[in-house]
Order: sequence, then structure tokens, then C-alpha cells
Amino acid sequence: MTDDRLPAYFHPAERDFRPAPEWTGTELVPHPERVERAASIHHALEACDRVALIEAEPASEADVLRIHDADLLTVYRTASALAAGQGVHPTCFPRGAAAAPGHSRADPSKPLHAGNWCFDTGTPLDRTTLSAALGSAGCALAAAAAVREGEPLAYALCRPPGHHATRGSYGGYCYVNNAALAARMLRPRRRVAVLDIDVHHGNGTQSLFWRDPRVLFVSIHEHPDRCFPYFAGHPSEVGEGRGRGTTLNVTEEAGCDGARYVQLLESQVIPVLRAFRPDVLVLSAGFDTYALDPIGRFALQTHDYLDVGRRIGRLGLPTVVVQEGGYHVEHLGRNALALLDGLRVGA
Ligand code: Q9C
Ligand code: ZN
Repeated sequence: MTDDRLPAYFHPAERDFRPAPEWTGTELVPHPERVERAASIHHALEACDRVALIEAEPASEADVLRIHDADLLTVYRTASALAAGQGVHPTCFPRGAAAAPGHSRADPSKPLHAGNWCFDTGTPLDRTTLSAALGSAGCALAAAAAVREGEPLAYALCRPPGHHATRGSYGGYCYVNNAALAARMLRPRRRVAVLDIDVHHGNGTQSLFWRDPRVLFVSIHEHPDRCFPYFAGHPSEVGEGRGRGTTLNVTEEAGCDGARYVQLLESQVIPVLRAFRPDVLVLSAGFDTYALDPIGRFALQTHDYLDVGRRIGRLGLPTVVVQEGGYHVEHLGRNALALLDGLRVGA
């Protein structure tokens, strides 16, 4: 960039990706990860002269294979060959090809086997999923490249989100782990901290760096005993092997407001980030902590994102911001902009 505007990367496929209705366990509801989310952010950034919107190249399949299994990509490629209007909505989850003696091997080229690579019923596949996920990942890679080349701050308008996707499975509205891809790109030359402020625990990102002492993963989220993804995000999870101690989970209960959130950030999160002495920060930015969010049960206000951004910005780290959740469509764009303004002021 030759000017001092903040580079914000988007990809057109995110304006065209419409996940099928979500099965809640009792009923089908319109999918919360709506196509209008991208437009909300896009419009807020477009109206702001401190931001430069830049179209990103999609990620390649080779990029994705740096953090995901080939079979997972095959599952998405299989879905991309479906007819319009057809989808993959797994209802059978065999828990690995060897779940029981006599089971045949799961085949990623069979749509009816997709449940072997999927961990929830809220994350449908169709012919548009792969291109949307590659476009989204491309935004994260472009923002990471900008920071690697010297930008102090860059934003990736990723849609679909990514932090629930593990090396070998998708779920939680996530297919490719965009934040992990950004961290992976920066890792060879730097110590990377990933801070996940989505209301849900970033189980995918945690798992991808579980044994990695070069990448610190810190997440603040609603306690997984009461909130998706249920199976990860407990404070007892701290990493293993040489990565023991480079995972930190900070949990809070429903109703957590801005004052409490900032208290957790200052007392439990910022000191750990500083002590790790990272060279660069990847911020998994979800706005489902918003008081009016239809899914999340925290109670942050728009001005709290400005404050949170300032406090993170005071770390003085080059920062790649990767969009995760946030489902209040109307206010999503202004919340994202508030966080970015705070990050810039704090920096
Ligand atoms: N009716 C992200 O924010 N299901 N994913 C919750 C709500 C899964 C959220 C059930 C929520 C996944 C990226
Ligand atoms: Zn979330």
C-alpha cells in the first residue's frame, strides 16, 4: 500500500454463498451465516475513507493443503460437482472410517459419506461451497501477506468463517480455517499469537497448533459446557508436548458485558500475549459477542469493540484481522469498523 488506509480484502464469492437452512435438532431455520453478512461489512468499510477495499485472489487447493487433509478437500470438490439445488446434509456420523469392525472405508467422493468429515448438522455443502471457502481463505492469505510485507494492520473479510474447521473436519459454519492459514503463512519467520474473540471457542485453530510451541493460541468464549462447540474450549486445555502452555482458554458465562470482557482481557489475556513475545498477531474476530446477536449470549455493545480494539492495539503488534462469526446483520459492519478503528488508535 502506498497510502495509510487500512487494506481490507474481500472476495466476490462471499456475496453469492447461501447456506441451506440449519437443522437445530427440532426444526429447520434460515441459516444464520447469511449472505447479507458480507454486504453489511462491505458497505460499512466502503463508506469509510480510512479503509481501502481490495479484491483478493482465491486461495489455491495447494494453499489449503498446508493445513487440511486431502480427503477434506475431496469432500468439498465432490459437492462442487452437484447439480444446482442439490446439497450435502450429513445425518450419519461414523466417527472415523474404523468406527466399528466390518465397516467399510469412508469415501470422500461419496456425498452420503460426508458425515465422516463433518461434526455438526449446521454446515451444509453445495456446489458453491468450495469456491466460497477458497475465496474466503484467499482474503486471509492476502491480509497475512500484506502484514508480512510491512502493513501494521490488515483485515480479511472472510465469509464463510473458519475457526471451527480442523485439519480433517468441517463444522460450525466453517470449511477452511482462515486464521490458521494466515498464522501458518507467517510462522516460518516469526512467533505468531492467535487471539480468538468470537463468542465460540476456536476448536479448529486450537487443534491445528495444539503441539506447536511457535504459535500461541488464546481464546475468550462462552463456556463450552453450555455453548457450541461443547467438546473443546475448557480452561484445562493447555496444549501438549512441546506446545504445552501455548494454548489458553478463558471462559465466561452468558450475559458477559463489555466491562467484564475488558477485565478478562486485561487480567488474563493481554499479559499472556505479552509474555509470549510474539512478532505478529492473528485476530480471529467474531462479533457474535454482541448484545443483539441472535446466537451468542454475551452482551457487548458497539463502543466496546472500539475499546477492545484499542487494548489489543496497545500490544503494538502487526495484526492480521480475520473475520469469523457475528450474526446481527444490520450492526455487523459497524461493529467490525469499531474494532478496526480501535486497533488502529491503539497501535
Ligand atoms: N442455534 C461461528 O460463529 N450452532 N460459528 C449453534 C445455534 C453452531 C457458530 C446453534 C454455531 C457455530 C463461526
Ligand atoms: Zn461464533
